[in-house]
Amino acid sequence: MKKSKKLVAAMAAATMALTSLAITPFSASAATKNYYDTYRLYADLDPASGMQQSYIVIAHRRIIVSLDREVKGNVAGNIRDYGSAGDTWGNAVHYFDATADVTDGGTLYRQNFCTNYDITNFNTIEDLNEIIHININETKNAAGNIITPNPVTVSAVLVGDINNDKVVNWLDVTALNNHLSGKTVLTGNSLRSADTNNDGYVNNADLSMLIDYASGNIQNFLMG
Ligand SMILES: [Ca+2]
Ligand SMILES: [Ca+2]
Repeated sequence: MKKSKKLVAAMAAATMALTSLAITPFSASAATKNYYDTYRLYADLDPASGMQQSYIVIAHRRIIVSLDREVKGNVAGNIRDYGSAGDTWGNAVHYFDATADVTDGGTLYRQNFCTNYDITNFNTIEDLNEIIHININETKNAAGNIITPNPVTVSAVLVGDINNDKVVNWLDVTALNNHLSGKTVLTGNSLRSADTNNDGYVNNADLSMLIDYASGNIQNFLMG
């Protein structure tokens, strides 16, 4: 986590520099917190889509958003990355292509980012619009035809917020403990947010990382 901490320190320094210059690129309601939230984006594909290629642009406020590397999901294919950076906004471009039309649904890829921007009420990816914009471009089949409606969707979870109360704390540790001991069964976004180390599985390694975060030993869930 050494690299992530450095990254976070650089982000904090950049934010301070911005403040001292009295530049206000954000809305009047914008505020930063004294801790970092980690969100995870999931690019999912509908079953039987017949998709062969997908092209997604993730525009993000560079100064307060730190993007982790993307992790390939369970849909067979390759990801290529491109990127560009402006003064305020950066673009991460993910181009996914398979060798033939894909008929199984699943996840194309997932990607963490952390921020100290105060998202007042996070429910869906639209609530992150102040800091990140997702542009799901034309999704095509192997013949080069655009598929409509677009079978690719991008959603987000707050990593570690297993009980979905918008904060990550010891209540989430308890919720994950209950799942791992078989007391309860997590599903959907709760299960996704429980995968704190972003390896695609939910187990004791995630519990250990969540405890580290709740204890203040780590500042985010980036893989670095
Ligand atoms: Ca929570
Ligand atoms: Ca995991």
